[in-house]
Amino acid sequence: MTKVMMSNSSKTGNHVSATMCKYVIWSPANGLGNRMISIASTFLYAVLTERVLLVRFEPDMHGLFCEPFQESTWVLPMDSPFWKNENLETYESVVLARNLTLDDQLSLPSVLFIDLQYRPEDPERFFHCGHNQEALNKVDVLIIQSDQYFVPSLFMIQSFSLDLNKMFPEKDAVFHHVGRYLFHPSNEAWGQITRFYDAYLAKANERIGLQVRVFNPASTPQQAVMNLLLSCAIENKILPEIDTRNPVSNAKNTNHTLKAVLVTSLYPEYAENLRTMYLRGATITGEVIGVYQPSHEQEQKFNDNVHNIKALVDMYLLSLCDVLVTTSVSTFGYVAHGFRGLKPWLLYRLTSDETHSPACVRDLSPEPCYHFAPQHQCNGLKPEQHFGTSFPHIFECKDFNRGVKLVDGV
Ligand SMILES: Nc1nc2c(ncn2[C@@H]2O[C@H](COP(=O)(O)OP(=O)(O)OP(=O)(O)O)[C@@H](O)[C@H]2O)c(=O)[nH]1
Ligand SMILES: [Mg+2]
Repeated sequence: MTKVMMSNSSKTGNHVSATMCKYVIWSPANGLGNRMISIASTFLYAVLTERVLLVRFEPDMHGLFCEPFQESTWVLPMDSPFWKNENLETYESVVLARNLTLDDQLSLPSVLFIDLQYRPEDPERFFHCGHNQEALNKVDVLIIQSDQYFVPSLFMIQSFSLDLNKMFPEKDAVFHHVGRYLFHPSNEAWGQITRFYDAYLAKANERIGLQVRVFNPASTPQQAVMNLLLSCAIENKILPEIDTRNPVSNAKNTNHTLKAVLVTSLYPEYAENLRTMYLRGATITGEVIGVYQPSHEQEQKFNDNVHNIKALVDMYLLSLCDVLVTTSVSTFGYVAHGFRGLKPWLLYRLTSDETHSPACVRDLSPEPCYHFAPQHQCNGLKPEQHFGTSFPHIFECKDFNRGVKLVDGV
């Protein structure tokens, strides 16, 4: 976006003077799921603070999305000086480390780097605090690096919450609206999505999406994951059991409902096992089950836009399903159910040869979880794990109790 915007602060007397644009530049961290939820958060922050959003898309993000804003590009220009973080002053040292007086705020730098990415030491950023937002408001260019869905923290800031409450009457549909507004698959990705959908999913009576994310494949046997997935699907009647007494299809059973199961995973074995299972035995309900998987990349690949297009295709296809089972704590899954606006079944996150009961739980809302949400009040009082839940519509995440998420109508 290159147009000059009017800022409220520039309204003087009876005339409104055009001022220089203020910008927020998004900088990537981690996988595509993390990137998409943090871009959505940064976009909302840009809207609330009247900034132009630009994104640092390196070649690994090329060819994924269409431009979201007509007749302009959101990609940071190649010749921009803001591609590198070196020599930039940081929010941490300029705003956080000092108790800024109003005079100090006048001498803030024109560019600041804000690190909102998760760090093992888990520092509190106090980004959810009005006084820090006031200081940031004086800075022309903010560069935000984040892998988090920090939207819930925007609802904690009083000066934003009025607008946010008006913008989102349904509090659990923020990513649904923002994500679908921003992320239009490119022609290449859209072609793959529609061809796959038309070939395997369109004619089914019901579409079931299963996202099998294995975080520690070396320590988690496939059989343990498969058992967990089946327990979740069968106990909750997402998929039917096999009729072990009647291996041949019961001719009297006239229910020939067709269920299409979309499996997304880095590995092919889960879909193959399911396909074999439903090929070898008839279902007790008479339902006919087809199992399909668009890709199986084996491992997360870095600096590879073709791999990222496949990930986008998988997430988007999941979002076209009627029922979703996604893996706990997976931001890839968050994008899928957030896009769809559907509460998923959250599969327990296995990391070893174990079992867990229940295998999955129904989520509270379709919103992504903000994993490393603020824990401190703005006056710096002692940390409280569930500080965020003292705000309306913000609840502890079912899949990650350090995190919070937006929930509607509870
Ligand atoms: N195509 C495809 N890629 C996947 C799948 N699961 C993981 N990946 C790849 O691995 C990356 C994982 O990063 P995220 O998208 O953030 O997903 P996540 O489940 O939160 O994983 P981590 O961030 O690594 O904890 C994805 O972006 C893909 O590149 C899958 O089912 N299909
Ligand atoms: Mg992730």
